[in-house]
Amino acid sequence: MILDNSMIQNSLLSPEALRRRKNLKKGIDFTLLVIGQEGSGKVSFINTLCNQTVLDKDTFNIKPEHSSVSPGIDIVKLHVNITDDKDSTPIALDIVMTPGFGDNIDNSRCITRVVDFIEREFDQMLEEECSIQRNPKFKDGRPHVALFFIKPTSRGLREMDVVALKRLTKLVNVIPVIAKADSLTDDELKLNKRLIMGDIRANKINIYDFSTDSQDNEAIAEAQWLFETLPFAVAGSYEKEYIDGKMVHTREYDWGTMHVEDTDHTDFTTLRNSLFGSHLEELKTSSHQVLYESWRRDKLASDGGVLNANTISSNYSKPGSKFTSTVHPTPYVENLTESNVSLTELFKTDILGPTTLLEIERKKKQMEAYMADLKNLEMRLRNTGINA
Ligand SMILES: Nc1nc2c(ncn2[C@@H]2O[C@H](COP(=O)(O)OP(=O)(O)O)[C@@H](O)[C@H]2O)c(=O)[nH]1
Ligand SMILES: [Mg+2]
Repeated sequence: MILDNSMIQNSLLSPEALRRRKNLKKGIDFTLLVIGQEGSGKVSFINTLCNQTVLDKDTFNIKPEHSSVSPGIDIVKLHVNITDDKDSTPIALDIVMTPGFGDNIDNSRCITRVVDFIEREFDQMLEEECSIQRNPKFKDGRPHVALFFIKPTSRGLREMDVVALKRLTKLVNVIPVIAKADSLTDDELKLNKRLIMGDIRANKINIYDFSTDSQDNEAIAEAQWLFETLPFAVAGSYEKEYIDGKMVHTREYDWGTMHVEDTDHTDFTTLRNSLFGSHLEELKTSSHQVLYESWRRDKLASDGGVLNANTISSNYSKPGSKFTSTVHPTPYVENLTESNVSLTELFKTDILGPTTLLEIERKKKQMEAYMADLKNLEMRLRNTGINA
């Protein structure tokens, strides 16, 4: 074997340095869903959050000549790499925008489109999990968090927001956000935050829960503080300034300058740090182990899957779990017909895991459907006097 330079260099690095290098190259996958009405400050916020122009200011703006036309709703995906400094692990961020959301005369279909989009991603994940031959290029498109932009009307949530939030929170970690924080006085901001959180509680909307299992006092205090800050009041800007050698986004006014990143002015930094730092892994884990698993359990139960959905979720979902060592409950065995006796044996010897069994069950159902079709066809041929 011929060793090239990079191989020789790699052999000199410690395992930790190699891991770090690999992470630096690959980045951490994270998918962010952005929902809110036109003009609520989404595009400006996203560009500020990513510290680059991911989207042109006017990309999704409705042209004046079309202002009387319902825009419908689109699902637009973008990809951007976020790097804070040269030594930090980059975040390979997928952003899903939903232009047109809430801007139609009849908005009831908007949330259905978004829910359909998430469920399609869930479906694809389930299919991938169930297939015997895994696709190494499979791209998991399930959103890890949804930022829900609420226009501060000083009246709390609108009916449409309540409906949308109730449906969304079943599928994705939702964080409520008020944009353009600088356009409100401190008192107006407090009032809007209080009314919005009051409506969220009154309607039993399960927004993302920042609370922690940790016994660490600092982590508990942080979670409590994040909860009390909700909804996060953020801002966006295209103007930048260097203050104490650090680049910050600003908005200039007659009364002074607003610094987007300053925690005395907005909750922008609090939200950014939670998303890309303190809660990045928690958001990913919660979206997979709690939200997706719950959807999957309901889906398998409603599809009449013979596998006990609880067993799949409890044994299958945990990262690193090994199907092959899982002991399955009796319901599966009871549902097997005589033709599957040998499968039961295989199953007892732990050669097959739930994924394989699910696939077999699917194929079995397909075969039963073909057999029924064939029988039907034979009957029809017989009835028309043609001897099958
Ligand atoms: N005062 C203020 N205006 C903002 C802020 N963010 C966006 N805007 C303005 O609000 C309007 C709509 O912003 P945009 O980001 O396009 O909202 P989107 O339609 O929800 O994507 C534009 O005129 C922006 O300049 C902010 O933080 N403060
Ligand atoms: Mg816009």
